[in-house]
Amino acid sequence: MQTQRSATIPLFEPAFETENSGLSNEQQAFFKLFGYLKLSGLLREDISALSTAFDETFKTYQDSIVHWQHETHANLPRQIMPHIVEKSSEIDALSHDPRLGAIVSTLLGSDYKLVGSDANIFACGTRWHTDLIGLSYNSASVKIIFYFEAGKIGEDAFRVIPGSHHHTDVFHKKLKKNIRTPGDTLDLDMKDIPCQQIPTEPGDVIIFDPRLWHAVQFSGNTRRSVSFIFGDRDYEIAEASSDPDYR
Ligand SMILES: O=C(O)CCC(=O)C(=O)O
Repeated sequence: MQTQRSATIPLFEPAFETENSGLSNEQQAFFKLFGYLKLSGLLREDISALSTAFDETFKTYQDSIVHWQHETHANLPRQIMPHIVEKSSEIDALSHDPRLGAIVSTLLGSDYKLVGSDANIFACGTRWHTDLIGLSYNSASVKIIFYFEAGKIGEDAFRVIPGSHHHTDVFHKKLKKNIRTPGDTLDLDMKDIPCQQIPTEPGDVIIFDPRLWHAVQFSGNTRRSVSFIFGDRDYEIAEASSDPDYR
């Protein structure tokens, strides 16, 4: 008898029983093909302490907060704490955590390096974009993001277009022309662009290829997040990626 397979896109929900669980070959294949994975509950035990560290850092380093208002967020307020690992020992420790290391090293090799980190308070949504500003689109890198607030489907779940990280594909280039301002090009709201919504609870982690098109709808809730970008051994911050065409 044939085993019945699920037709839905799987969200990777691993049981992390040891400190050294990397990704299986199938999970790596899924990441390479579609550009993302959800790691359910990976930081469940840590999230409360990390939330405290996050709030303390924003209080202590008020002068470092970048108050950013930009069309990417419909000109609603976003506060950015750049280089969060230099300001919070707890979050710095997390960037070296063996659980993250096991996952990142299966994708980038054991000699990967941290190439960026930030923390954010979003009182806004984020339109469709990639994260290629200041990053090299021809090298291997991964971004890890987690939120301290739940992200719900139909509200502020993290949205991705599976497979859109293949940046030399015609489809990636067509997305670039069409979904930044889909009201103008398709007469569609950002929430109506076909995508995978990834619901998250505090403690869940999303890992994605920075070339992947992604977005978050604003549903009135403030979201706090931390993100890390890791590059492979040869990763260099590249000039070419500052091309606004790649945003
Ligand atoms: O939560 C958000 O509004 C967007 C997060 C995001 O797009 C990112 O960190 O790259």
